[in-house]
Amino acid sequence: MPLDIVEKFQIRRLSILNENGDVDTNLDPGLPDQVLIDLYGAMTLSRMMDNRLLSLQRQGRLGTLPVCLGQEAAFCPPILAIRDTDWFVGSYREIGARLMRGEPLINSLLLYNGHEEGNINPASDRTLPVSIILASQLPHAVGLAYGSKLKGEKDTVALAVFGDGSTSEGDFHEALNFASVLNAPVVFLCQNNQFAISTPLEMQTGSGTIAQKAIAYGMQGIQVDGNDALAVYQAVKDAVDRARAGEGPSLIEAVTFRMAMHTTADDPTRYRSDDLVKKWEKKDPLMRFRIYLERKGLWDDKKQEKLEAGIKEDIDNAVTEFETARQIKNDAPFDYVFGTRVDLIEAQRKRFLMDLEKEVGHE
Ligand SMILES: Cc1ncc(C[n+]2csc(CCOP(=O)(O)OP(=O)(O)O)c2C)c(N)n1
Repeated sequence: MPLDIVEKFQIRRLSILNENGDVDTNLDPGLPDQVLIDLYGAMTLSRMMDNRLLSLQRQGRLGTLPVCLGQEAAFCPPILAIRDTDWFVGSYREIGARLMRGEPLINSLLLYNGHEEGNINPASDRTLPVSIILASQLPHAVGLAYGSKLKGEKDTVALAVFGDGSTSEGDFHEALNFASVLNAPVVFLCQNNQFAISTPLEMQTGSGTIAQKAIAYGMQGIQVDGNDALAVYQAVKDAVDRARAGEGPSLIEAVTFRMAMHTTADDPTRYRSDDLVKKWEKKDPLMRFRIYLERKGLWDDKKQEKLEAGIKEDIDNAVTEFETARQIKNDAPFDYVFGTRVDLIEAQRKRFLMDLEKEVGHE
């Protein structure tokens, strides 16, 4: 009996704009100048907002929060590849993507101070709230994509984002299997930032890449340089186009690095070296994108100054609004458990409000 090879696989890696700002002109997606400038603006806003949130937290003006620094190219460009009518199903480490979906700046301030209002995006009812329970959003993304298809929305897709640690969750595997079997129009985008809190990638999986996990589920998988905004855009655009054309789901692994702490409750110096962080500093996604714009004659120091001043003013205004006394609905979380009111949840609401009253009474 011969030993036959029944299947053969390859995993490709896409990179278009390298860390020196050199671009592969054959692969450049050719986005219009204004789109490139706006994308740079969105990534800069993401970073500046992140920095401000971090300093507010350190001053005791905000609760615990995750930090997205250094991952801007992995989560901002994908938003250019989807439409407002598509679903965006995120995790918690993609603030710039949520802002690009129209989320007001004040939302993060509210959310990280425990107010449910921060989870409501008035500009997009197809942008799901932040999801903290790892990978739990992935079966939802499949359901939303498949449901839209069943409802006759021929070209709606769902873009689902998660981290490398989330690929060890059952929900990840169930979602990929479910999406493949149903041929659902979903794009799974893994931000492989090398760590799940203190767990490094090599302790997370025995696979050489995250992208190859697509193979087991019979879908397209690709690895991209996650600090290369052009490559991430192109990979997501290709996957979205395939999904819209009825060619089913895809898995994209964006290789990036979490430059700061996991959350403000974490001390990364306990489990990773400064040398490793320094190595990744050189791969900064904003730095290379700025060089790319400058070489195209689209950017200079004056434009940078103006961009940063405008963003600073917007963030200052959001912080002032946030710190101005406001009416908060304490029981808001109970409003959003189900689409309609359910007796069990209403009983819990009542109990919560009674306990709260007792606590306030004791102060
Ligand atoms: C189901 C579940 N288990 C554990 C946790 C606790 N937890 C929060 S974040 C995290 C690490 C997640 O790592 P990864 O998926 O790589 O995303 P990253 O935080 O690096 O963006 C863990 C274990 C959780 N939120 N949900």
